[in-house]
Amino acid sequence: MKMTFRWYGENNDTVTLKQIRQIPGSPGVVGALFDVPVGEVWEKDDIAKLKKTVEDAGLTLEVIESVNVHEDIKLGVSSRDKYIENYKTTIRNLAEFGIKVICYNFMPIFDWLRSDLAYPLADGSNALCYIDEKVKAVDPIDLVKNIGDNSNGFSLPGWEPERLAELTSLFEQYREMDEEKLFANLKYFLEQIIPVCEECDVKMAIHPDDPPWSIYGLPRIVTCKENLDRLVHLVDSPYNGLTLCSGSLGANKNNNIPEMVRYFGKMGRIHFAHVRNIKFFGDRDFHESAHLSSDGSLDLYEIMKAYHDIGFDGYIRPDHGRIIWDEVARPGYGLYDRALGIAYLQGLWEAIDKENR
Ligand code: CS2
Ligand code: MN
Repeated sequence: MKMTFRWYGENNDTVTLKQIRQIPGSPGVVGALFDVPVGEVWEKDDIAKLKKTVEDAGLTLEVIESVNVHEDIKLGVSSRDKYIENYKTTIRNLAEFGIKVICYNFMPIFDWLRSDLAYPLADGSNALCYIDEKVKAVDPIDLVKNIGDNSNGFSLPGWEPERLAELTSLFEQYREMDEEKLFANLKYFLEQIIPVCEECDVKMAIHPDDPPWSIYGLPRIVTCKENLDRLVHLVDSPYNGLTLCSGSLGANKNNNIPEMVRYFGKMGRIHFAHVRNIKFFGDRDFHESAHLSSDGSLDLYEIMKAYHDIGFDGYIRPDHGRIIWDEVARPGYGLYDRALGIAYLQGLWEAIDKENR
């Protein structure tokens, strides 16, 4: 496995590249151009600059998270073709700079969704949290506002203010959308871009929906083994793959993460692994926890063992972390708890590896 760490860029992150370099094993950087509006081409000059910044710090940049998909592509309206062409150009541009994997998602309107960004935990730390009743009780517009007001001044990924300002009209446009139509729009998109990926050796890795169920009447399709299986066969190419996020898929108790890792891993379709833990306190209520198995509801040993058993050699990263030790950071993306997560995942891996020699 190739360990990585997500970084939001120089003016966008409280974590520095110098700090990342000092995490045990010096993980690779997972980066993105956060200033480019969704749907626009990522220009070579900007990619070159990001790559140079990362490499000057002694690190590597081979994974992008995310190149977001324009809403018109998900909606399947005629203007999608223009945005798909832009997406293709972005793939080609990224390939020129050695990018191997692009993470993206196909969730209508929202990216990940939480009821609380700083839910207090018993140990005095705080974490992202999802309480079903609380989400249902608030109007989506208020939820977005609340998230914006509580993100320590950062624009959270997928919650860009300019996109969300049009929330009401977006909801209107999605009124007729159902799972089948969304699948068809994803297929249309993949049929266009996967040949480009094959030609320039860049693997697409779709991120699961978080949480993996419909919210506010919007369909969500990247949610379970059956749907993921359908998805990888929409265009049957190794370049059409997955970001297997344990915390996102794991929020549905019916999803067996180690089993999914084995199934899609053996198929060669997991290009990026997000590994994190969550702690349930209701059927659809959970808070994010430290990575340690005993702190959450997922067994991280079993998950890492599954990756080891399939001989996983793709990219992996700790996903969200709690906010600990009074750190001031982007919710979910502080340095300390994610660095602890890396040390733990590497410890599990080393032990599993040596036991199986
Ligand atoms: C998230 C997402 O779980 C996660 O990794 O923080 O925002 C994720 O980056 C996107 O859904 C990927 O497109
Ligand atoms: Mn994730």
